[in-house]
Amino acid sequence: MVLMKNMVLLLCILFLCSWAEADAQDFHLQPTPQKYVGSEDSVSIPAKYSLQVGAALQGSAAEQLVAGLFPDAAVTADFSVSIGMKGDKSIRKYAARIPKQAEGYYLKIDKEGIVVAGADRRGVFYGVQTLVQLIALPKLPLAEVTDYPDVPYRGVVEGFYGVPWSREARLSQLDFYGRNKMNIYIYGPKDDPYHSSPNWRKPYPAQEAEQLKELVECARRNEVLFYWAIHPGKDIRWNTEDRNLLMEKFESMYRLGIRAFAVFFDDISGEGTSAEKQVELLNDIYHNFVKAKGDVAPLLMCPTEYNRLWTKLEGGYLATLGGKLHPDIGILWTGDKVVACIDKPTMQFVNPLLKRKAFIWWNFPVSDYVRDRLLLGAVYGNGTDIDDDISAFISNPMEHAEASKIALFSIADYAWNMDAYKSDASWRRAVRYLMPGHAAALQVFASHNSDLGGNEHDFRREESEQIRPALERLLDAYCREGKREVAAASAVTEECERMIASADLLLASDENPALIKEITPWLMQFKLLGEYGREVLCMLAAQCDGKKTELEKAASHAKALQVLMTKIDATYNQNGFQPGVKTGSCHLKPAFDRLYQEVVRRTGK
Ligand code: LOG
Repeated sequence: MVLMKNMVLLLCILFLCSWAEADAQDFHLQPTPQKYVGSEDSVSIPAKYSLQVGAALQGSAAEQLVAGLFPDAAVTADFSVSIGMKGDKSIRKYAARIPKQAEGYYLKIDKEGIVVAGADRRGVFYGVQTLVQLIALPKLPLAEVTDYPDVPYRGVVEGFYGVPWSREARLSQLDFYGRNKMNIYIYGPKDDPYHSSPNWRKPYPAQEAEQLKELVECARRNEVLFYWAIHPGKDIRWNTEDRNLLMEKFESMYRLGIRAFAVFFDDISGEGTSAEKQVELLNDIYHNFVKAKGDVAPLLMCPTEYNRLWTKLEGGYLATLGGKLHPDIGILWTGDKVVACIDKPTMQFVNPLLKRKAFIWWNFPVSDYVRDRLLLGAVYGNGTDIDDDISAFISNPMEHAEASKIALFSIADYAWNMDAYKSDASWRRAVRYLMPGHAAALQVFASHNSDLGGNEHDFRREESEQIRPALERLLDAYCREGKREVAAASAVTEECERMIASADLLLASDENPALIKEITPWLMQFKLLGEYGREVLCMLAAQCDGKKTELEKAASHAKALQVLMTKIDATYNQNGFQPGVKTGSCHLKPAFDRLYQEVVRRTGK
């Protein structure tokens, strides 16, 4: 496997650099393939081409995608497009090149035609998704791709507290997962009353049921396994009545087209927490529902002790699950804490207890415990040597669906190909993917909106890394000696100008309306922070130069901006649901406040 990972992608990028019309650095397949061999030569797909799609793909998502990509096939032509999975006649010649791994594919583009040969249906779909990316380039390169995922399940659990995602947001997510080769979505928003207490026992009302059906269909089109999770533990009674009600609920979800189920026992207390009872229920569901139906995906469960910090080994909870839960049932795990990065020791602790590879539920970029923040930073900190230790890597995102795609893009990249994962580069590509026309502005904004501040889970992220040294020099020179460090001051002023312009460009843009709508309060706050920083620097300069009138003008403006920022924070706090609006709060805001106070102190006002 490691051998396969010798990326030739770099070579390809290098030769692309020589193309005048192509934005060379921009070309990078997502998620990063295991092996890409590209040549400098290219081919353009002629108007007349033949198309063979393997019989086994009939009705599949891959077939639909191919039909959209190649709508004008002719019977005979000099250029042939052959799409198929192992065993299909259409790709027989290439059978030996298909990777052995599930969801793998082999893709070849030469002067005579295009071949996509998958190990299975999903593999073909992913091969075609790669082709979609290559066809979107200014020139279609002659290339060979041999590719497969490192981690069997990659995706998302909508498992946060707060406003559940909208119908439109979920549809857009599922398309995004398809494009990024994520294969699982678990529906489990804590504040959907039909998922959790009190209504987990009741079927969905007609309209919500319809929407779930629509989502299942959208998931199918994207080769995403749609799991529906139930969260019954807050008030479940371990009797036949509740057991039957849960089975009936699953039946009703099955009738909506759902073929994958999970039971969550997180964040509960009391009777529901019994390991023995949970195991009994899950094994019952496994035998009498999952197996009985025959077409249902492996059952998943989230334990009550779902992280190391909350594990009481002496109580034997996890040992009971590990020993008694049917081995085909997957067990979710968030790591050493509720919110923690996952590494080798994390897995070495938990896997022997669970007697299976834990199904990782990564609590990032979820922000339900820091709702005044946006978590738009890079994805880093997880081990790149854990692919053999985990059965899945799925992310619990923010209630802001579109903004979550920055992190999800990189999580897809990481879980597909860990060895090749480059956090910073992946982050920048994610930003560009979301707003190609305003990538620079969104990058500025994202770089100052990533830390969580002090929080109950003690989970922090880097923020404002690029400007940090200048900020520190500025603070140091002024606070200690009352001196204005010129180079640092102008670097920070420039950054403030960039913040202001970026906020304006993004607020005025209609490139990604869903994203801008989610982040608007933060953009407004961000612009004020930029203006505040700029004004504080004017205060500092005026103070150093002894320009009294200018100092007063700048100080009163800075003060007004402080008031406006506090107001925005309070405005978005009104209904007890909205969280307040913090931006640049790790380094920028504290530094500006400190400088402001220092100027005031030094002027004796
Ligand atoms: C919840 C989850 C929540 C997350 C972050 C799990 C398994 N459960 O502390 O719903 O979004 O933490 O606040 C959790 O993580 N409980």
